[in-house]
Amino acid sequence: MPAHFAVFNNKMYFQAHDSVTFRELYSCTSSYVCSMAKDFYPGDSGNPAGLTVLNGMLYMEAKDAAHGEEIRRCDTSDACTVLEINAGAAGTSVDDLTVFDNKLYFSAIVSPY
Ligand SMILES: [Ca+2]
Ligand SMILES: [Ca+2]
Repeated sequence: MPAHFAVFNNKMYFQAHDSVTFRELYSCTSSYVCSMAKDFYPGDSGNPAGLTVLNGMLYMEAKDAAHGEEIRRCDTSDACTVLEINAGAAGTSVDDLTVFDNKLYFSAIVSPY
């Protein structure tokens, strides 16, 4: 079931699932042309969630094998970078992405904890 919607770059972004790429990031234009925006985790679910727009960039939490669950920042061409808090394959359990006073706030758990 599609979830975690956000409007960014005049498109609707959301998480959706298929049997090949699993849960990943998709986008639809206003004319209802939809496609995968990013396969964060090849062979597994990237689980992009908490989609939040700040200063022309789309932020979210997502997972891959090399970085674990971390903050991702994607530009309007769907090029994404990892803002890694917990180095290596361990993640940070990022949650609650919120914009306040032109900054991005979120909760994170850095293991071992
Ligand atoms: Ca995937
Ligand atoms: Ca990491």
